Amino acid sequence: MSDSTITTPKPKTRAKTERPKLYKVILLNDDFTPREFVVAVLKRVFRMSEAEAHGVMLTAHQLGACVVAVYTKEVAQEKSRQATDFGRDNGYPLAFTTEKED
Ligand code: TYC
Repeated sequence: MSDSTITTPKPKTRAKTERPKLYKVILLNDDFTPREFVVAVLKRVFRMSEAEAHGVMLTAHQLGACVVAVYTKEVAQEKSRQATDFGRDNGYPLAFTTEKED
C-alpha cells in the first residue's frame, strides 16, 4: 500500500439544524366574559376537550392568566387573533396574547 492511498478522515461537521422558535398562547382573565364562553372558544380554536378547556379557563380565572398551548410564531399569533376575535364579535373583552418561549 503506497502512502498516496492513506486518507485522513474528514473533520466531522455537525449540521446546524436551528430549532424553530416557539411561542406560547396565553389566556388572560377578565371580569366579564362568561366561563362557558371561554370554554367554548378554547374547544373551538385550540381543539381542547371539555375537561381540558375547563381546567385552563379555571386556572386563568384564579391566577389571572394561563398558558393555553405552544406553537410556531405564525400559528400562535393566528390562533390568538382568532380566539380574541371570537370574544370581540360577541361583545366580550376576552383576550389572548403570545409570548416567545425562553
Ligand atoms: N372571570 C370570568 C368570570 O368570572 C371568567 C373568565 C375566565 C374570563 C377566564 C376570562 O380567561 C378567562 N365570568
